[in-house]
Amino acid sequence: MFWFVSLPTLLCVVTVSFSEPTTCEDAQKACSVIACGIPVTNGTPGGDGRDGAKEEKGEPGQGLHGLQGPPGKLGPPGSRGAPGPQGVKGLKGDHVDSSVTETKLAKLERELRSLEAELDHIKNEVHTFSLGKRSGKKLYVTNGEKMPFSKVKALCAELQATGHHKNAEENKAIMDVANDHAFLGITDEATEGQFVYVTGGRLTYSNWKKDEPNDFGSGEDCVCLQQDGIWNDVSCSSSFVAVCEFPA
Ligand code: MAN
Ligand code: CA
Ligand code: CA
Repeated sequence: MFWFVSLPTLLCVVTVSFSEPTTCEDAQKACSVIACGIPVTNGTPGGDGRDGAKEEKGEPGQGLHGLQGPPGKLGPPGSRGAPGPQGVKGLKGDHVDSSVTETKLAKLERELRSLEAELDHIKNEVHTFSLGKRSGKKLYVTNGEKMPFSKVKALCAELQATGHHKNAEENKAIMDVANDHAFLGITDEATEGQFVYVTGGRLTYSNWKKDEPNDFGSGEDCVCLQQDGIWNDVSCSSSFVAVCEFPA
């Protein structure tokens, strides 16, 4: 504050010194701002003035832009796009040897024909067999055909028959279904005089006729069930009705 008062005074003194004024009036002509009078010592500085009236907000400044900030957070996924174009056609597959395929097919056809023939044969046999007599938990069946013992064994085995009768009740059931002389599944072919079941095991039941078995003539190793229900040993090559036994 002191500095601003003293500067015009100094300037005026210098100006006056060039134009050599003689009075204070002359000095006023040459200097519009001049302190006239007797020089005095400066007073103590005044207090701070009051704040001025608040002005309107100014226009944005013209300073430099700041640095670019970091990237923002990842946004939500976008909606599903349209289907893509059709892909290119694939390569041709491995060549299959048609002769091998035909050979396998021919083999399968032969096997099928063989199975069909076997099924027809079994169907025919089952059809011609009359449903036999039930005795307890067993079922006896026959086709009414007379044949040697070897054929009776083969037939009952093919039909997966299980064995033969082992008591008087079952003996009666076989009589009824055979309605004729029939072979029983019993033989002493292995050891003369020792009769066993063809399915194995010693006899647990028998119904021999008087004086039988006698291994008559050249030998008798098979057993015939007569219509009266009694047994006689006979030649295995003779022919009698075949009866097979099944579980019921
Ligand atoms: C016939 C056959 C024999 C039997 C005798 C009995 O020869 O049936 O099996 O033993 O008669 O006399
Ligand atoms: Ca014998
Ligand atoms: Ca005999």
